[in-house]
Amino acid sequence: MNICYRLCVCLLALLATTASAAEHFSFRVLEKKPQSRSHFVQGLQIIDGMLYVGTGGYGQSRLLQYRLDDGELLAERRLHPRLFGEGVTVLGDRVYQLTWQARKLLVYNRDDLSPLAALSIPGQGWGLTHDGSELIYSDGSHRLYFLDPDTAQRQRSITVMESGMPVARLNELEWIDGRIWANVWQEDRIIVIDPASGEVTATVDLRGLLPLPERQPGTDVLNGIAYNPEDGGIWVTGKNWPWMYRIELRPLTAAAADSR
Ligand SMILES: [Ca+2]
Repeated sequence: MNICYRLCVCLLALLATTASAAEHFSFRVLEKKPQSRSHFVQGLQIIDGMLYVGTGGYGQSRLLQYRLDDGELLAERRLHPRLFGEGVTVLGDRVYQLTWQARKLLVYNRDDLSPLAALSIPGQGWGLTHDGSELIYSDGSHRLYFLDPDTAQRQRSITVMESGMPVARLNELEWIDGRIWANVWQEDRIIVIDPASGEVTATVDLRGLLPLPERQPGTDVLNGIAYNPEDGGIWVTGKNWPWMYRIELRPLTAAAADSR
């Protein structure tokens, strides 16, 4: 047995170990709430009975605050027509909203969404969440960045890896029980990331969540994850989708995950 062969065997064993490390889930819908088909959803978060939604599009971007139980709109801010809204998160008494290419992180008062500041970020903004002390955002690459919420200065970053390969196009984010959940742009699945290592620890296959008859020409991709800390509910939606769904995860065996 030559050394190259031994090396290959070791690498394959390592890849197999890595590949089997992630858990795979499907889903079941528990509940759904109506959502405006005009919402090109880029940011979603639930806190204290409120639903915060950030939408995108030049001239159409908004930050919206709804009461979760009855869907009443309580506050709304329109972005400047030259700003394309992206991810949203609520930390302390502030709401943060990314912009796509303007290199700005918008900061609002949580109560009435009155603007407070526009902080500078170094590149594109896609998804946004926080771990309780730092903001965490994606920029369309395979990296996630941790920011000081007062200055938007980058503190560190992680590379998101799945089975030894980087996962690019990370989009909307949500911090749930010490893990970062992420949409992957143009994929009907969510990945769950270890915030220390960047490793994908689980995947959620959401194909079929929005039934075909509900899809219209303007219906866009899956995007938007919100965790309700009050009841543990996990809500997901998409861009210009008519519904926001509360889902329950259902374990998939590795073989079933590969065959889907
Ligand atoms: Ca979110």
